[in-house]
Amino acid sequence: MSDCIFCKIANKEIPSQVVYEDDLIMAFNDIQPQAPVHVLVVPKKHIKDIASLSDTDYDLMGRIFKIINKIAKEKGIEDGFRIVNNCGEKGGQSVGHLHFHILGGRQMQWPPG
Ligand code: DGP
Repeated sequence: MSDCIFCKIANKEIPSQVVYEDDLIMAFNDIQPQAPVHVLVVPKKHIKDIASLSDTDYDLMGRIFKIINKIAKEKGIEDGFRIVNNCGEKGGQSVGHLHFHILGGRQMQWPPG
């Protein structure tokens, strides 16, 4: 999608602090970190949100979770971290390209807002 910020980051049209990259997945530091570790993990292909997944996307989702664990280990937060996915406007999603937040490095609270 030509006007999508995360597509532009995945295509290197917008710079980011890249944490991980392969042919299908990109991870980069969130521009507005909410914790000492705040990484966004995205599929390179444009998927709007979790609710828009196709049956053929679930292998990719499994791979994303493998990368989430790899990043958590590399960042030294594997003993406790939070994965957040906001889905749709009502779910608090502000960027319409599927992404998972990895938050860690501090004590998390519950319930979320
Ligand atoms: P969400 O509200 O779940 O859609 O989260 C979107 C996140 O994306 C939010 O934490 C801020 C982050 N973000 C927005 N624009 C940019 C950007 O241009 N670069 C980076 N690195 N992060 C961004």
